[in-house]
Parts: sequence; C-alpha cells; structure tokens
Amino acid sequence: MLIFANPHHAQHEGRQEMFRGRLVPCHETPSRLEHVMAELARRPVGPVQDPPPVERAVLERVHAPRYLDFLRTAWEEWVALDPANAALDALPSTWPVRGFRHDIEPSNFAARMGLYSYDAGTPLTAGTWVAAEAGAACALAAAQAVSGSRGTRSATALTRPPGHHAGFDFFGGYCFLNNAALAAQALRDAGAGRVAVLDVDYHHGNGTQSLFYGRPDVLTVSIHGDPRTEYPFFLGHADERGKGEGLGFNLNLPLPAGTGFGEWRAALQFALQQVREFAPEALVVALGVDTYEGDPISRFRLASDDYFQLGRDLASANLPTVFTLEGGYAVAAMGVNVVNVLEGFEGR
Ligand code: OKP
Ligand code: ZN
Repeated sequence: MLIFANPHHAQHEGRQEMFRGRLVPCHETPSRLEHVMAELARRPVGPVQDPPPVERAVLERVHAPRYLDFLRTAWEEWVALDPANAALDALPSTWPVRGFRHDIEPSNFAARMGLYSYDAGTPLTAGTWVAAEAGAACALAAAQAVSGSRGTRSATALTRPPGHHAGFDFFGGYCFLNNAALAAQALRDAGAGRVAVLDVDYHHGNGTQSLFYGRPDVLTVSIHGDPRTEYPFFLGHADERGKGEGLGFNLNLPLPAGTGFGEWRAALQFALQQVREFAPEALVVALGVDTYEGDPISRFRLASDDYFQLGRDLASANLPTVFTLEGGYAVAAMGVNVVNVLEGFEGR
C-alpha cells in the first residue's frame, strides 16, 4: 500500500468554528494528521511519499474555475480589507438561499464567502489554499498509483483538510476541495470505465453525491448518521437515488444516531454488495473515522478494534482502491483507528 502524505496540511489551521450557537476551537486540527503519521511510524503499512504538484486542469475536472480562483485569492482579499484581519480567520455569515439570485457574483468579499459556502463551521485561513491543493495532490497521486496494469493495488491519500462535503463551487463541513471526487474522476480519466465511491464517514458525503448525481459512470454510496438529526441535514436521505442518466447510481444508507458496529456492518455489507453489482474497475473509499464511539461530534459506536474488520470487508471487494481521509475528531484515537483500517485491508 502506497501512502501519500500532505506536506502542507498544517498550514490549514482554523481558529474557531461556529458550533451549536457559539464560536469554539476548530475540531478539524493539524494534530489529527500528526496522530495518523505517528501511528504509521509505529505500524508501517507502506512507504510514505510526497505527492507531485497538482495541475489546475485536473482540479477543473471537478470544481468550477471561478470557485478555484476564489479559494486561491480569498486570503489576500480578506487581509486587504483590513490588515488586522491577518490575525483572524475568514468565516462566512450570509448565504443566498431560496428566492435569491445565484447568477451574479457580488464584489463584496463577505457576500462571495457566502456564495461559495454553505455553513459557518469552515474557516478559511492563510494557508487553506496551499493545504487543500496539496491534499488534492495526494488524492490524485493515489489515483494515478492504482491506475493501469503496472499500478499498485491500493493507495492512501492522507488528505487534510477533508473533502467529501465540498461541491462543484462550494466549501463547507471543513472541506474545500473534494479529494474523493477528484480521485474518482482521475481514475475515470485514466481509463476506468466505472468507478465506485464508498463513503464511510459519519456524515453524509453531500459534495461527492452532488458532483456525480446525474452520472451513471460513478456510483456513489454513503453510510452515515440519519440527516434528519445529523449534519449536513439537507442531503443524504434514503430516497435520493440519482437523476436522469444517473438514476439508480446513488445510494444513501442513513442509520440512527447510536448505531453500533453490528448494524453498521450490515449496512456496509449491503453497500459492498451494491458495489459488486455495479462491477466497477476501481473503488474510492472516503474514510472518516468519526464513526468511533469516542468521537466528540458524532454518534455511532464503533470501537477501535472494529476498524480492522472494516478494512477486511473493504478488501473483500477485491478492487484497485484509493483511500482518502475524511473526518475523525477524537484526535488521540484517530491514528490507531485509521491504521487499523489499513492493516485490516492489507490482511494483517
Ligand atoms: C466533517 B466531516 C456547522 C458546524 C457543524 C460540521 C461537521 C462537519 C463534519 N456550523 N459541524 O464529515 O467529518
Ligand atoms: Zn464526518
């Protein structure tokens, strides 16, 4: 298993997020990835490499050019408004909802923050663009590594910030560039006729779903906390099956808060059965470990040892596989949980 680590991830370090009515320290911290790297040093599952730089055209396979331009220049704009802003993060606070116009781009910075986002939990910082771009580079390098006949069988992209909530032209849910979608599209572009994305993060992968919703060539499957009570609320329900040519190629498996590994694994087995019937040539796993019983913002009850079984079950699909890293906020347990998945996948 090849591992691509984001050398610039720590440059994305948000100060505060809006959470349950107050500004609190960000849950999505650089220490998360440091714990994964430390556990990989203790229990190596493969060589850890830096990714090659990413090409803009590859990002444009998934994201809108004007959105990429906004992300790349947002920090400069924010500081140009007021030099004192350099000591703060930029957080959105106004959004164009039902009945507003979506076809104009205001010049006002706060308005454009709202145009390109959907929550107030995702601060944009001085290093956000550099970190997100290098994270995407990891996902793309992992996709390249498993593509073609001489490729390795599996690769992990240690992406931070995460990606599965980011859409064509919006950030949110701690995500800016959709690493899993970029990997899936890169696998398609490298010749895979069909690609499946299986999202096992606690939260529905709304960004990934929306990117592929009208397409029959990428099956998106997500197992997650029921959005009637869990973030992101407004997408991820069981009746969302795809549209047009993509009808039947999206599957949501929402489970109630409190679900333990037994029922969760039954959903996983069903998801893997659907993946098998789709007969893809490659698999992308959006790997969040916020399904862990100790997670501070999530409400499933997986134990650390359960992640070995998750890894073994994913390996049973017997496909070239790319892992991207998504959530997991019990930081001290995060390294163990992620490496348990990868060891289980590798049959150890
Ligand atoms: C990201 B990932 C809204 C904040 C709500 C967002 C949770 C994002 C989870 N003001 N919390 O899927 O692990
Ligand atoms: Zn999550």
